[in-house]
Amino acid sequence: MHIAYLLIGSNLGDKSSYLKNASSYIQQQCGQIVKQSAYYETAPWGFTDQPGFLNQALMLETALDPGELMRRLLAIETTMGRTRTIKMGPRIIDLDILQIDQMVLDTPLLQLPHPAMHQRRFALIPLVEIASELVHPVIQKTMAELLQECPDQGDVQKKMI
Ligand code: PH2
Ligand code: MG
Ligand code: MG
Repeated sequence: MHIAYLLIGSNLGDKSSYLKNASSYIQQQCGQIVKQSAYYETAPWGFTDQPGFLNQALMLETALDPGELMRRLLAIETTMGRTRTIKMGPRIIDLDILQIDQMVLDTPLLQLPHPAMHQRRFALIPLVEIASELVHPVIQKTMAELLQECPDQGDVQKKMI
């Protein structure tokens, strides 16, 4: 069994429904979601001229190897109707793997840990909510420490429901 940490996001249409549907596909096809953060309303990072995102972190217990997990997540994105246009641009759903156990991996399909996770408040804040003591396998700091040191100023607000 592996423990995978995912960040899911949407910035088009009914964002919270897309996140909810994505979670149920993940639960059916990838493993057991054992923890989930709140939804966070986050300012677009990278390509900023696009709508704000809704992001959520998930902790997933899975028997799948990393490549198979990534392929299934991409298939779920396609099933849900995602089309790829601009890199970093608007999307109805994005399913990213941030980290799996303490694995370090660099393949064309997948890099672990996610190469930019420690630079992004929209990833670290939801992740700290569910796994503050998780250690980054390369930097060797906890998620709470990485957040404290993160220079990103992007706005991240817990969504009230
Ligand atoms: N994803 C991106 C680019 N920018 N910004 C926020 N706030 N949230 C995201 O999930 C996000 C982004 C590329 O995947
Ligand atoms: Mg992404
Ligand atoms: Mg992605």
